[in-house]
Amino acid sequence: MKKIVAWKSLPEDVLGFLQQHVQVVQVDPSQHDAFVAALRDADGGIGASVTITPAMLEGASRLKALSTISVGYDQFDVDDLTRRGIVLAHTPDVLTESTADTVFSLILASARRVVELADWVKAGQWRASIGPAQFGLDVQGKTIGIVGLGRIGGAVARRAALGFNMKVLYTNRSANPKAEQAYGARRVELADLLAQSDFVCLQVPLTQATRHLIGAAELRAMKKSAILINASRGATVDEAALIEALRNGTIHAAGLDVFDTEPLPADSPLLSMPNVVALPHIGSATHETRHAMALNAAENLVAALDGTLTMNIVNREVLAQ
Ligand code: 8YV
Repeated sequence: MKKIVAWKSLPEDVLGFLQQHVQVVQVDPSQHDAFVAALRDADGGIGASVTITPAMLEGASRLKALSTISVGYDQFDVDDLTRRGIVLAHTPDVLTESTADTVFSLILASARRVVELADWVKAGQWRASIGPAQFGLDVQGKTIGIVGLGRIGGAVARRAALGFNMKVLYTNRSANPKAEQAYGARRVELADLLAQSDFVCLQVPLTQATRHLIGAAELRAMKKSAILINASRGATVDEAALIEALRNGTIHAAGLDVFDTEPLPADSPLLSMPNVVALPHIGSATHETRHAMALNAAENLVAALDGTLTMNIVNREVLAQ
C-alpha cells in the first residue's frame, strides 16, 4: 500500500477515505526534521499553508504527488516539482464562492465602517443619533476594478454587477468574454483601473510578476476616496507603501484578508488604523467549504497516485514525462 504524509489535520471522514487507499502518516510540520524525513519515505503528501522548499524534497525519491488544500500554490517551487516528476494538485473550484463572499464582506465592511462602528457601539459611544462622523461610502452603483478575473474574480464580478449594480472593470492576462457579456465587465489597463475604480480588488495568484503589483505609485494612481481590497496574497501589495498611503490619505481605506506576514504581527500599524478592516485569512474558511476542499484534495491525491488524475493539476507538463 502506498504511503502519504498529511501535514494538515483532516476531517475524520476524509482521513477515512484516504486510509481506504493509502497508508496515512500524520505529521506536525513545525517539527521540520521529522516532516522532511516523512516526505523522504512517502509516495505522496497532502496539506496546506506550509512552504515546501526544494531542499525539503532532497532524497524524496519515492514522492510522486503533492496535493495542496488550497487554490494558491505559491508555497511550492512548481518548476522544481516538475523537474522531480512530482504532480502538484490544488482545489480551485470548491472554494470560489465562499472566497468571493469574503471579498464582498471586506468591500461592505470597509465602505460602511462596520468593524469600526460595531466597536464604537460596544464601547458605549452610541449616545445619540448618529451623524456625518459615522457615515460611510456607498457600494451600490460604484465602480469596482478587479485585478485578475479568474474563478474568484469572476464570482466577485457577478456579485458586484448583479447584486450591487456596480460597474465592473478588470485586468487579466486574457479577456473574459463571459464576464463581459454577463456582467458588462470591461477589460482595461491597470492604470485606467486604478484611476477609475472606487474599489480595487486584488484577485491574482502570487507570482514573480504579481509580487508588489500594488506599490506606492499604484496607490497614488488610485482615487483618494478609493478602497483597496486584498484577499489574494499579502505580497501582491507593498505593505509598507500601503501603510504610508493609508496614513497620509492617498487612499481612503483598505479591506485585507492577507498580509506579508501571517499571522499579522500584533505591532503592525495596520491594526491601529480605523480605516483598515483586517481579517485572519478567512477567504475560504467556512465549515462547508474547508471540508469540500479537504475531500477534493484527498481525491486528487489518490487519483494522482493511481495515475488517473485529469483535473486540478498545476503542472500538467509533468504528465508528459
Ligand atoms: C486557504 C487559500 O486558506 O486556497 C487558498 O489559496 O489561501 C485559502 O483558501 C489556505 O490555503 C488553507 O487551506
